[in-house]
Amino acid sequence: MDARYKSRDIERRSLDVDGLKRSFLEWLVYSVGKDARAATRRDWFHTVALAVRDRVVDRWMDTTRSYYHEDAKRVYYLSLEFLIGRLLTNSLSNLGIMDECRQALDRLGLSMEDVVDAEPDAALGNGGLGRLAACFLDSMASQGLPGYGYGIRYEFGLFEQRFENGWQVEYPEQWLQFGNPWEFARPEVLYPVQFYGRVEEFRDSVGERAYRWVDADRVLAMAYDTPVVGYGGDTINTLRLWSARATRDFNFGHFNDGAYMKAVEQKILSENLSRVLYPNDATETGKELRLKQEYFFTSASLQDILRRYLQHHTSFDNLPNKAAIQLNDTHPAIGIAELMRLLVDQHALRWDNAWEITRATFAYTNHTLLPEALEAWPVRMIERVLPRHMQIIYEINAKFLNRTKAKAAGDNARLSRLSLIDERGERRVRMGNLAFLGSHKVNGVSALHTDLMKQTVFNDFHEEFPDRINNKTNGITPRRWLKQANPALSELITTRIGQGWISDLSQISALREKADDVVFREEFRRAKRKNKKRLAAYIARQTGEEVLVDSIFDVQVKRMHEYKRQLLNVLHTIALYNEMRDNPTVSWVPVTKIFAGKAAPSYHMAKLIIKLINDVAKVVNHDPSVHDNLKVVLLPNYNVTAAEIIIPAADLSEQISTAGMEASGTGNMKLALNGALTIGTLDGANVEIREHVGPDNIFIFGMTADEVNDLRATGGFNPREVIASNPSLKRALDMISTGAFSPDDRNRYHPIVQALTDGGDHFLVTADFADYCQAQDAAMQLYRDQEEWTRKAILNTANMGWFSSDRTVNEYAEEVWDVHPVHPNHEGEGYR
Ligand code: GPU
Repeated sequence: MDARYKSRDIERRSLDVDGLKRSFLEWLVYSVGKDARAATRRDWFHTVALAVRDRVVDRWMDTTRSYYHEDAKRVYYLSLEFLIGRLLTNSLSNLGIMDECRQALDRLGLSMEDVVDAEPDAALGNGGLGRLAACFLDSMASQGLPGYGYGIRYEFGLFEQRFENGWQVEYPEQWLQFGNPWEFARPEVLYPVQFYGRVEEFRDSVGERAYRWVDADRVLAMAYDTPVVGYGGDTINTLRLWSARATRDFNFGHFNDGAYMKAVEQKILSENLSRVLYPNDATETGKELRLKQEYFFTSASLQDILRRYLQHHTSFDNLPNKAAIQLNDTHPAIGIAELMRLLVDQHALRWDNAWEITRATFAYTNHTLLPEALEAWPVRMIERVLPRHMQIIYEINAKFLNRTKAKAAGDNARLSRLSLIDERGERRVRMGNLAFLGSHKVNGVSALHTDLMKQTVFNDFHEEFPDRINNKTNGITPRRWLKQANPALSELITTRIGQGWISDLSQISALREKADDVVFREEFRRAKRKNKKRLAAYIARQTGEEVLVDSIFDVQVKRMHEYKRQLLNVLHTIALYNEMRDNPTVSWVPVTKIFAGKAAPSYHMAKLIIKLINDVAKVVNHDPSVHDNLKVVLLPNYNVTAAEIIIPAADLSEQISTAGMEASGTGNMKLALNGALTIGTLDGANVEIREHVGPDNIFIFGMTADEVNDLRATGGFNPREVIASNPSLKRALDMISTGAFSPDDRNRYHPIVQALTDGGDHFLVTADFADYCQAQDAAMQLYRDQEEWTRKAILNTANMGWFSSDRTVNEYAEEVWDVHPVHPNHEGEGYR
C-alpha cells in the first residue's frame, strides 16, 4: 500500500492531544460536513464520537479475530433491553484518553461538558433489567470474556417523561433522529424471520416423520453492531442489535391485481417490528407485537450464533462447548423452541439429541416473582403466530410429563403445575416453565430472591431438578457508577489507595481504615458536597426549585410501582411536614426529598402517585412555615444520564419495597457505593448489603418476607385498625383524602386512599409506616453528627466491593457458562 496512506491511517488513530485535535478537525469537515465556525454542539459530539470510534476499530477487529482463531467458547446474552445511556465519557474513560480529549477540545475552544451533553441517552430499556444487561456488557469486556449482547435496535427507546400540570405525559424518545455515530450498520448480515403460515408434515429421506413451516410471512433482521469498550481498551466486544427490514420478494399476485400499493404497504408495516420498546417494567401486556419482537430478535440471534459455530464445526455435538446462551428473563425463552426447530427441522437432528444440546446451551435468569410479570402467552396466539413452535412446545411438554408421571404417582395437581401449559381459563404457555425446562442452569438475582424462587414459583421444578437453581446476586459496573459518575470521590479514592479498585472493586476495602481518619472524612464530605451542589443546580434547572445543599438529600429513584412503595415515602413526607408545622421552634435537620422515575403509560395508580408527589411538593415548597426545612422535588425524565448526576449526591438511599417483592435492586448498590446510607427493608439485595456494610451502617426497618407471607396467609391484616392507632398516619391520609393537596379536585386521590384502606393495602404500606418513621428519625438524628454520618458513609463505600458486576459476571462465567478470558493479540497494529 501507498506509504502516504499508511502514515495517515496511523495518525487517524493517534491518542495524543495534537493527533486528537487534527483528527477532530478532519472528521468535522469530511464526515460531518461542517467547518468549525458553523458547527453546533451536536456536530462536535458526532465529530468526537467518530474520531473516538476510529481508535476502537483495530482493537475490536483484533478481539473478534482472537475469538475466531482460538475458537473460544462465547457467551451470548440475549436481552430485549439494553439500557446503555451515553457512550462518549464511557469510551474515553475506558480507553484512558479522557484528559487528552479534554485538552484537544480545549485547544479548539470547546468545553468537554458541552460536547458530552449533546449525546442523547440510549434508553433501550425500562429499568433494572435493562441496566443490568448494560453493566454486564461492560464487565465482560473489561475482563476479557468473549461475550456478545443481542437485542433489538428500537427506533424509539423508552418514552420521554414530562410533567404537565403535575401529571406524567409521554413523548416519543427519538434517540436516532440525528444518527448514531457509535453503530456500524451491517446490511449484509441479514436473516429471514417468519410469522404465521402453517406446518406441513412429510416423510424425510429415511422415511421418518418431518415437518416444514410454509406459507409464512417473512421479515428480515438486519444487524447493527456497537463496539463495547472494555476497561483499558484491550478487549472490545460487540453488541449486535437487530432492525426489521421488509423483504423484497413481492407477491406478484398482488401486482396482477393492480394492488401494488397494498403489497408495498404490507412490506412497510413489517418494519414496525423494531419500532418501539414496550414501556412496561415487570408487567406483561400480552400484545401480539410484543411476542413477535421476542421471536424476531431471538430467531435472528440464534441463526447468527449457529452460522458462527458452523465456521469451525460440522456437527452440532460441540455447540454447548462453544456457545452459552443466557436468557435475560423469559423474553427470549421462545429461543428454546426455536433452537429445537433449527436443529430438528433444518439440520435434521434427532429430537433427543437436539434436546440434549439445547438444554446444555441455554441458561435462564429470573428477575421477578410478581405473578403479573410472569409471561404466559395464549396458546391460540402462539398457534397462529408461530405454529411450528406451538407443536414443539407440546412435544417438549408431553415428553417431560410422561417421564414425570411415572414418579408423580397420580399427583395430578403437581403435574398440572409442572405443565408448560396453564389449563386454568384460556390455555396459555408458561414461558417460565419452558425456560426452566430448556436450561441447564436457572438463577435468581439475589440470595433472598433465589430462595423464594425455590419456595414459590419454581417449587415443583426445584424438587424435580434440585441442582438447577443457583443464585447470582446482581452487581453494577464501578467504571460508570463510580469512576465516571463521581469524579470527585473517585479521584479522592485513587489518591489514597491507587487505581486498582477500578478493575478490581474488592480493593476498595482498603478505605475501611480511613473511616477513622478525620482528614479523610473532611475530604469525603467535600466530595459529597460538590456532588450535592451539582445536583442542586440540576434541580433548579429542571424544576425551578432551590434546595439547601446542607439538607439531607433523601433519594428515591426508580420506576414508579406500588410494590416499590413511593407512597410510604410520601406519607412520611406529609407526616414530617405536619411535625415541622406543629413545632416551628424546634431546630429541625433540613430534609430534601428527591424523587424520580417513570410510570408505565397505562399504569394509572403509578401515574396518580406521580401527581400526588407533585401536588405535595407544591404545598410543602410554598409553605413559609417550614422554611427551608423541607423541600420535595420530583425530577422529570429519569434515565441513566440523570442517575449519574443524582446518585453521587445522595445522603440517604430509599430501598423500601414490600419484603419479598423486589428481586434484587441495583440502584441500592449504586447509591451505597457512592456513600449514601440505605434506609430499607430486608428485601432483595438489601439483605446482602446489610451483611457487607454491617448492621450499624444501614437503617433496616419493617416486616420481613416471612412475616409478610404469614400476615397475608392468615388474612389477619386490617389497615383500618393500624391507621386508627397511629395519629400521624391517620392525619396524613385524611389530608390526602380531604383534598389538602388537591383543592382543585378533592376526590382526586380517592383511589389511593381506597387502596390503602378498604382495598386491604396489599403492599402493606400502613403496616410498615410506624417502623419506617422511626428509622427516618434515627437517620435525621445521626445526620446531626456529621463526623459519625461520614464515618458510616465511608464504610458503605468501602464495603461495597463485592457488588461489582465484575464479580457477578465471573460467577456466571465459572458456574454457568464455562467461558474463560481471551487475551486479544494486538501485535499486528500499533495502538499508541
Ligand atoms: N426487573 Br421481570 C426489571 O427491571 N424489569 C422487569 O421486567 C423485571 C425485573 C428488575 C427487578 O425488578 C429488580 O429487582 C432487579 O434488580 C433487576 O430486574 C435486575 O435483576
